[in-house]
Amino acid sequence: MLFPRLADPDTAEAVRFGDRGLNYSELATTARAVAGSLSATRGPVAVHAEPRIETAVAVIAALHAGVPAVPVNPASGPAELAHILGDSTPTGVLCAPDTALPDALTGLSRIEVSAPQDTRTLAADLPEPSTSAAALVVYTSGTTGPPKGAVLSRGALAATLDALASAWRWSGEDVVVHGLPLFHVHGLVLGVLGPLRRGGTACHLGRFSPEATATALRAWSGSRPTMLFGVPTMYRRLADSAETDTTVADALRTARLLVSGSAALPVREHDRITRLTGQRVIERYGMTETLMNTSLRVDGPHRPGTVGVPLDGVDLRIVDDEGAPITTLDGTSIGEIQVRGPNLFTGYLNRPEATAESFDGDWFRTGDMATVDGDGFVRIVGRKATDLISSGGYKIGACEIENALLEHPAVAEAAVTGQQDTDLGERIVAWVVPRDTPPAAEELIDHVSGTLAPHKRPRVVHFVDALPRNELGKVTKTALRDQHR
Ligand code: MLC
Ligand code: AMP
Repeated sequence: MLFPRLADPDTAEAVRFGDRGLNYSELATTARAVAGSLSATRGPVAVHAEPRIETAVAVIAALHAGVPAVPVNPASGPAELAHILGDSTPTGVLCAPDTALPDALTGLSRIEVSAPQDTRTLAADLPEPSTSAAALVVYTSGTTGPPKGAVLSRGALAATLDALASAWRWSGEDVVVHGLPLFHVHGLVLGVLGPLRRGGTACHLGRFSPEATATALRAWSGSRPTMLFGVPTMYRRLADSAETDTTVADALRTARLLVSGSAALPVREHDRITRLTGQRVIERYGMTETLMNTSLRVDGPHRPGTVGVPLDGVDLRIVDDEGAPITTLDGTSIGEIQVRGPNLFTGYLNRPEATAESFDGDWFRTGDMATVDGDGFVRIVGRKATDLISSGGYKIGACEIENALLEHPAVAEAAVTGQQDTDLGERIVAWVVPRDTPPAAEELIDHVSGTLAPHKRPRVVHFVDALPRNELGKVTKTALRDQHR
C-alpha cells in the first residue's frame, strides 16, 4: 500500500498550504471523490501543478484511481505545453475550481478538485494498483530535443521514499516544510508524497521566501519535528537572510533536519549555514529518472562536499570513458555514475530508443561525473554533457532554448551556454547572431519565457557577428565561454 494512513484515515493533518489544510480523513474523502470521476479513464491525466492544495489532492486522486498523473508547470508556455500534451495524450486535466487554464489546456476535459457535497454517494474503494503500474510521468530536459516524459512506477516511488526514511529517520512525526515547485520530483515526490507515505504532514509555503520558511518552521517547532527541503539557491538565500535577520537563523535552528538537493550545495554554503544556525545540511543526490540515489545519513559521518553514500537498495558504480567500471575507489578517480535498483524509472514515454540509450544493461547512465572513496562517499564533480544547464535547481537543455530563440524572426543563429552564478548555480546565457538590427535583449528573454517557461529564460544575451564552429560546423561552446572570459 502506497499510503497506509490514507487507507485508514484519521483527523491528523496531512497537507497544509498556507491557511488551508486537510486532515487524512478529508484528503482521503476528497481524493476518493475525484478518483471516482477518473476511474472510467485509463489514460494519463494532466495535473495543473500550481503550488496549491488541489495539486496534492489531484495527484493522490490519480494514484488512487490507478491513472498516471502528468504534472504540468502552470507557467509553461504554449510550445512546451503542446509538446507535453502531444506526447502524453492526457484524457483530462485536474485543477482547482477557480483556475483559469492556459489556452493549450482548455481543449482537455476539465476535472475540478473539490470536496464532495455528499460523502454518502462516494463510490466503493478502488483496488490498489500493482507496484509496476505507472504512477507519474514527469518531464525532464535532456541535451537534445524537447523534454522527455520519465515514467515512474508506484514501486519506484515507494522504494525511494522508504530508503530516504531509513537514511533520515523520517517518520510520521515529521512535518516537511518547503516551497518547491510541484511539477518536479523534488517538490512532488519527496515534498508531498513523501510525508503522506510516512503518515506525516506536508507543509507547503505556496511560494518560497526565507521569511515564509522561517514563519512555517517556527509555527511547527513547539509541537512537531520539522524537515526543510530545498535547492541550493534557496539555502543560499536563507543564509543571506540569516546573516542579517536572527529570526531566520533561529527558525532554521529549530528544524530537525535541513535537506538540500537537485544541485550541488557548495561547501562554503554548508559552512555558512552551520556557522549561522548550528545545523549541518544533509545533502542527497537524485534525478527524475532514478529518483534518489545517495544521501548523507543522519546516523553516519557528515562529509560536506559529498552527496553521501548509496541509499538502501541502490547499486552505484562509476565507469570510465569506455564504460569499464572503475574499481579503485580512492576518492580521486573520476567516472560517470551508473545506478540500478528499484528506484529507477520504467522508461521514457514513447521513446524506446532514448530509453535504450540511457542504459548499459540494467545500469542507468546518469551523465553525472563523480569520484567514490573507500567508504562509498560519492563526490559529484560535474556533468558529462555541458549542454545541460543547472539553474536554481532546474536542469535545462541548451538545445530547447536555442530552438525557442531560433523561432524569433530577428534571430539568425543562436547558441546557449551556462555561466557560473552565485545565486542560481548557473545562469543561462544566450549568444545570438541577429538577422539584421539586433532586437532588444528583453524581447528575446520574454520570447523564451513566453514559449517555454520563465525559469528557462536567458538571463544574459550577447549579440555576436558569428558563432565559433568546428570543422564539422558544430558550435564550439568552450570557445564561446572563453570569448566571454
Ligand atoms: C522575471 N519573471 C519573468 C521574467 N522575468 N517572467 C516572465 N518573463 C520574464 N522575462 C518572473 C518569473 O516568472 C517569476 O515570477 C519571478 O520573475 C522570478 O523568477 P525567477 O528569477 O526565475 O525565479 P527565482 O526567484 O530566481 O527562483 C529561484 C528558485 C527557483 C530557487 C525559487 O529556481 C526554484 O523554485 N527552483 C526549484 C527547482 C526544482 O525544484 N528543481 C527540482 C528538479 S527535480 P513568479 O511570480 O511566477 O515567481 C531534480 C531531482 C532532484 O532535480 O535531485 O531533486
Ligand atoms: P533532473 O533530471 O532535473 O531531476 O536533475 C537531476 C540532476 O540534478 C542530476 O543528474 C544531477 O546533475 C543534479 N543533482 C541532483 N542532486 C544533486 C546534488 N546533491 N549535487 C549535485 N548535483 C545534483
